[in-house]
Amino acid sequence: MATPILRCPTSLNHHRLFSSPSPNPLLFDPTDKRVPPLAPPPLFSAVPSAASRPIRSESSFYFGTHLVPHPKKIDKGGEDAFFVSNYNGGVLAVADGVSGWAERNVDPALFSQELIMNASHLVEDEEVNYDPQILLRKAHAATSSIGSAAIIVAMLEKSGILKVASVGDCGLRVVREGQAIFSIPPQEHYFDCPYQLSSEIITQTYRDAMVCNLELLERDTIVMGSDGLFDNVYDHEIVSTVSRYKDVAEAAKVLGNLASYHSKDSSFDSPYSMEARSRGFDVPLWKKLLGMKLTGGKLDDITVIVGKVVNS
Ligand SMILES: [Mn+2]
Repeated sequence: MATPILRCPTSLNHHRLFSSPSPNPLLFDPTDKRVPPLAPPPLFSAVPSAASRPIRSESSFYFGTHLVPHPKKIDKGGEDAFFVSNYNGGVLAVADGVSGWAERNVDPALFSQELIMNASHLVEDEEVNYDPQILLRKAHAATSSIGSAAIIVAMLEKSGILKVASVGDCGLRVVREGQAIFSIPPQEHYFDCPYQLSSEIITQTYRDAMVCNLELLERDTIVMGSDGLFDNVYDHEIVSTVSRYKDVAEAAKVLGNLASYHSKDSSFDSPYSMEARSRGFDVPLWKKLLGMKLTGGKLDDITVIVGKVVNS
C-alpha cells in the first residue's frame, strides 16, 4: 500500500459527537458482557525518544467513521459512542457501554454517551494537557450516569506522536505500508468481561489504562473501534481493506459492514469464536467427534474510526 490519498470526508472544524440520541426499550442479550470485579494496573509503552526524531512538518489526521448498531438495538442506535476532533493533530475516542447493566434496568448507552460527551468537552482542557490518561480521569469524574464502559482515546500531536490510553476491550491497529505494525490488545477480567470505567467505585480507573506513545509517519493508517469490529474482522482483513479503499470514510464503512456481515454468519470462524475455543468454550463432545467446532461471529454494536496521517 503506501498511498497518496487524503481528502477530508467531512468538515473538521468542531468536535463531532456520535451516539444514540434517546434511551429506548431495553433489550437484554444474554451473551453480552457482565459487570466485573477489581483488577491490577498494567502499563504498556512503546517507542520514541524525542532526540532521535527527524525534523518534520506538522502531522494531522483525516478520518472517516462508521457505526453499525447491534441488530436488536437499532432503534436506539446501540450502546457504543464515539467522537472525533481535529484539535491539535486530531483526537479520536470510542466507548462501549457494558450491556450487562440492562439486567439492572439501566440503559447501558447512557454511561458511554455521557463519558464520550464529557471527554469531547475536555479535549482542550488545560489540566488535561493533551494527555489521554488525564482525559479519561476527568471525563470519568464528570460522568454521573449509572453504568460502565470500555473506552479508548487516541490523541495525535503535530510532531507525529500518537498518545493512546485504553481501558477495556476497544482496540486500535496501526497499518504501515501494507502491514499491521502495532495493536492495542484488550484488557479483561475474564472472557467477555472487559476492564471498564464505571459508576461503581469498585472497578477500574484511569490508572488501569493501558497507555502507549508511538510515532506515526505520513500515510500511516490507524483503525480504532469497539470490540464489535475486532471480534468479527481479522487484522489481515483490516490491512487489505485500508489498502484497497484510500478514502477513509469508505474504508470505515466497508470495515463496519464486513464486521456486521461476519457477526451474523454462524459458520464464520471469527476472531471471537477462535478466542472462545482457546478459552475452553466449544460445541458438545458428540459434535466434536463429528468434526464440528464452535464458530460464528459475535453480534454487537460495531464502531469503526479510520484515521490517515498527513503531514503539512
Ligand atoms: Mn461491544
